[in-house]
Amino acid sequence: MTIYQNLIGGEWIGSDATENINPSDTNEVVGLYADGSAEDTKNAIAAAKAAFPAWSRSGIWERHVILKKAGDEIMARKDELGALLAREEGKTLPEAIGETIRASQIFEFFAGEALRLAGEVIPSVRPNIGVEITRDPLGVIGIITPWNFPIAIPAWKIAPALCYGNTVVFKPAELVPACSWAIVDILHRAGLPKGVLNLVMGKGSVVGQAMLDSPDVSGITFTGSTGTGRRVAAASLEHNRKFQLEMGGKNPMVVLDDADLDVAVEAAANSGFFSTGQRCTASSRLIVTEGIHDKFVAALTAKLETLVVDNALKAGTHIGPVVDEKQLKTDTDYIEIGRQEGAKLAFGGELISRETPGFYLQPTLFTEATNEMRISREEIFGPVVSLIRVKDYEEALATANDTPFGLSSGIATTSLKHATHFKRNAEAGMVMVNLPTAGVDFHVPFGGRKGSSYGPREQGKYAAEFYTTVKTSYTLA
Ligand code: UN1
Repeated sequence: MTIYQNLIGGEWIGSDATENINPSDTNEVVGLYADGSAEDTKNAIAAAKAAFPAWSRSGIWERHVILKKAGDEIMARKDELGALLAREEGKTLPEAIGETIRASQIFEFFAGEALRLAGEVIPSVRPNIGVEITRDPLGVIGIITPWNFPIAIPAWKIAPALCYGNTVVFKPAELVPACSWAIVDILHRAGLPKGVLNLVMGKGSVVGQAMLDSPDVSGITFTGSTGTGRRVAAASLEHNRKFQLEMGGKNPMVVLDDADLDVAVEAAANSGFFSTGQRCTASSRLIVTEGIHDKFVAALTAKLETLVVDNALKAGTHIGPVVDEKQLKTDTDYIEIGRQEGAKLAFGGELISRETPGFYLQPTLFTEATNEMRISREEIFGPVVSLIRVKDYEEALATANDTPFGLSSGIATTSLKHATHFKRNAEAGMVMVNLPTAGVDFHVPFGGRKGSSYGPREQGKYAAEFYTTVKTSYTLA
């Protein structure tokens, strides 16, 4: 089998390799991918540092052309890359193709942003002096991505990093190297100069750590677990390095008595269980007012009954497998915890077997949960949802906000008054009205508050806040 290698200083570099396994069919090896060393990482950082002066002064047209070319190739290959994504991560083929299209759109967006870079010219408070405010790139950006969005998250970190003139060392999640390799190959062939984008696949404890330890990495953008995020923060402070963290969520979806039942059920089923619940924007707490509670539980469980859990590549599958054995164990441990805490298992909870051996778990709904239970406070990152009964809107809002996280917060209601009040008072970076908490646009800011995020927003024009540093220049005229 070919080994997909790391790209360091414009060369594909060999190393040990690890198997990329298909979670829908654990007999299938998707490919062999390099397992980079600390030395490889140091070389990649040195190559990125050497490439920075020329790239940061490269014309915006060159950046536009390369990003546009990459976006076009991803779109042209959406079915093939979508299938690769579904094979390595386990989300369904339509979801995987949708994510691939999103990656292409992100490259298109930042290809455009490269042409819209601008500053400000402001009069000084002193006579005969002009003030200019411009943005400089940071330098070498370290990019660390999670396994749940194998193409979209790399795209929304790599595209802005390059757009604003930075060079990159990119470490994808060990579980899903294939899509990352593919987009690095696409960008490399699109004409990026040597060393501008370096790919080091490998272990977090080796490659990630070498990035954290390097004084030559000027910024790190990370999406992943809260624990690793804290390590990125601590190590970055030591080097006075800029960092951006996107971590967990325990996103609430409030359902009020006046909600349109179909809209509420669709939003809850999508938020809680699609992509196997493996989204930091997933809604894992349904907070439902008394008047609609029983009707909503009946309608949601009837909906769950119709959802097919099977091989991600099979037509008709709604929910693919859990990503790997370790995550499956976390999910089943939490199901046990939910039972012991006294929540009522209203649906699912069981492992299932399918034609191909994989990590198949039923969508699992606990009702009669309280917001104090561990299943309602801790991020599970699987298809496991707690449903909490509340008296009225006021209690629903208070419960929604009573969490260490603050990424996305949803409400299903037909009341303009409650929707407006909720938008103003939800303690979250994103608020969704009559929509799932997950599934965001590619051209507007993404991010949260409290324990979910740290640093500037990602995506849209707000991405510039992280990937650039502001310079104020004064000139005596
Ligand atoms: C989405 O819900 O469309 O890791 C995107 C995650 C998020 C991305 C969610 N950073 O799940």
